[in-house]
Amino acid sequence: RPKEPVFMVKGKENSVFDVPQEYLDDKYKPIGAQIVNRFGEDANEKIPVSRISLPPLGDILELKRNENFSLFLPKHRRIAGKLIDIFLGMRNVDELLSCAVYARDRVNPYLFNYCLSVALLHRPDTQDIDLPSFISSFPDKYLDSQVIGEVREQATIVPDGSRTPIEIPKDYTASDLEEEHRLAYFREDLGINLHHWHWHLVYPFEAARAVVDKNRRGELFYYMHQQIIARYNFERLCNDLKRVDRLVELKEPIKEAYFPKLDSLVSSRAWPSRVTNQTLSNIRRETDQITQDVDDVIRWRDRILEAIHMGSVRNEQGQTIPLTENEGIDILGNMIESSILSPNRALYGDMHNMGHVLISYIHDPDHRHLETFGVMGDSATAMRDPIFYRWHAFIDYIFQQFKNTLPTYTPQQLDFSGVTVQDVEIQTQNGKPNQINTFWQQSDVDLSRGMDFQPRGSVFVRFTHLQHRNFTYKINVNNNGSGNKQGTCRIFIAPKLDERGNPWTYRDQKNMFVELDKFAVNLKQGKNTITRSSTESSVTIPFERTFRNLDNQRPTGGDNLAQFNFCGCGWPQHMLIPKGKADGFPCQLFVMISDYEGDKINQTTEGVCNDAGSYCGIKDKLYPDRRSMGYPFDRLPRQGVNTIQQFLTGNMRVRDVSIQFENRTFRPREVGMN
Ligand code: CUO
Repeated sequence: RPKEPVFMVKGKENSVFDVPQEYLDDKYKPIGAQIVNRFGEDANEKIPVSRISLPPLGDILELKRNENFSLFLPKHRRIAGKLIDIFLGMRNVDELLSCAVYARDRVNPYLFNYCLSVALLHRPDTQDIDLPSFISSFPDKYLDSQVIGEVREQATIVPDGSRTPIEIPKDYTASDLEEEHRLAYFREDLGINLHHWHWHLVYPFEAARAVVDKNRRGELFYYMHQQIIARYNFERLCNDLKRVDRLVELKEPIKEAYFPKLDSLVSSRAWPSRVTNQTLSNIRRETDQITQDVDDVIRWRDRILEAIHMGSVRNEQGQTIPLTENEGIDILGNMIESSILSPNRALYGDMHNMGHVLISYIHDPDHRHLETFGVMGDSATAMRDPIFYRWHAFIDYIFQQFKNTLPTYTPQQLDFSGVTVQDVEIQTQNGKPNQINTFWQQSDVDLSRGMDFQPRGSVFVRFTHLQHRNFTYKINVNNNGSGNKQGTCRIFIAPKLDERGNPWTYRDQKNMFVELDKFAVNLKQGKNTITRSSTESSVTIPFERTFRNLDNQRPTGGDNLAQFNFCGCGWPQHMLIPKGKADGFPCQLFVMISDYEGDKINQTTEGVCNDAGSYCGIKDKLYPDRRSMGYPFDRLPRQGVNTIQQFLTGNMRVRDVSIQFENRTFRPREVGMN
């Protein structure tokens, strides 16, 4: 069957590929005709597959079809690079289709999906092909194994049309005895995990140079993950937990445990768990071709910190490359992650990736139990585990060490002469001013694409996620200069108080600011009122785009489709606003209008999906903001600034707002979304 993810052709769900006999795997060749007949029975169309000279798959086949696949493992990255090159090397779509059909039943399915997805994203001639949502191809990476069992049962027994959504319990991976479980709604959110998987799909760290070398990708690695930590810390404070402790002692027991309760449909095995107080060990796993000492990671860390404090790195040719104010962070991002753009992988290693690997093999470092990696080994599942945030807080600490060496912004650099932000207000229909309302909502996703069952048809699961009421920012700006001015409006939010209930010092609060939106504004002379809806955020994508299960939301072709795949990257709109508290969680909303002269990038983004540019960039374009990512909170404050109020220049404004959480669950579509 032309099961996804080869090519999903709308309206051709009942088509089969006309597979040439010689394409069949050896074990199926003797019964080839029977197979074709069996799957062709209910087909209304045969899709022709042209015969090409078949590429040798070589060591790509060393990863067995029932094994798990991880981009963090060097061996897996290498073979993924080869398969991507094969797909990219096909001369036209016909050949690509043929090659994909040939590889589909030989290659590991996760590897196949990843490589074909990367190829479809990057080939000029496949820009109008729809990439199915990863959750519908591989629901087992996102959903409790018991739910998958129920889905299968319903699909077998209940006829299509009579099926009702299967409800996923909100709390299933732990109980309230475990305080980290308070954050499960964030860590296990389907949209957040899909965003993370998609981000790493768009920004691979190993593949052909043309695929990896995107504008400011190292800096974006730093910024997108910094924002994840800021958002996570914000949520922790909403749940009476202190900010996450960075994983600093790599040889001490790790107190956080995690039991994912996911089963792999591919290997028919459970994803490994981690009990409390396990300790990292050196890894020696021959089958995975990986040997890694904990001490190596410590050495890389020390060399990286030394480079930061020396202000330069040494490349493979022994030359010194300065870590400049503008480009230093991009070099460091590639070096710390690391990507193939790292100036020197021998010296600075592969720190962040190997952290994922060491943690993901903590339960079986020498493969004596024949166990595969835990959820930290896969970008589709890593954010479920509390340890992800401890590791990334450590990574972020290193980036901040670099940012702390940069000159501070002067008031002249920050200000926008003649432009004053008078006031900002949050408005919600029939709601209190400056209050944002959050609650639980249920939504349905169709899983049938990833389920290999007969008869086919939709099977929906119903999950519960955080949601907020849509709101509007109303910003009053005075332009006292002569003539019109262009600016960029930057909106952030942070908790007003720290975990002890004290006001923040600026140094700490600046790392807590979560970006909500960023957009260009035209200011006429005199008074201006800017209104902007929360749904327009440059950080998020709408629910339908995260899941893409609603057929009526699908673009129908041409230009829209061209941008669709890239646009799967974006923070889910339903997680734009942290949870808040039942009696209101005090926050500070920050608005800045910066001078467009310092922000502007000369390019057109028309017709290009650019609505989640803040965390994801824009496809085939420069990052849409010339300032350092995270501006103006990316550096230490100038002398004498100890609070956010002291930091403000005339073009900035802070206002107290509150996030009010109502512990109520709205059924699907009951909520009027303004
Ligand atoms: Cu996104 Cu560690 O980089 O997961």
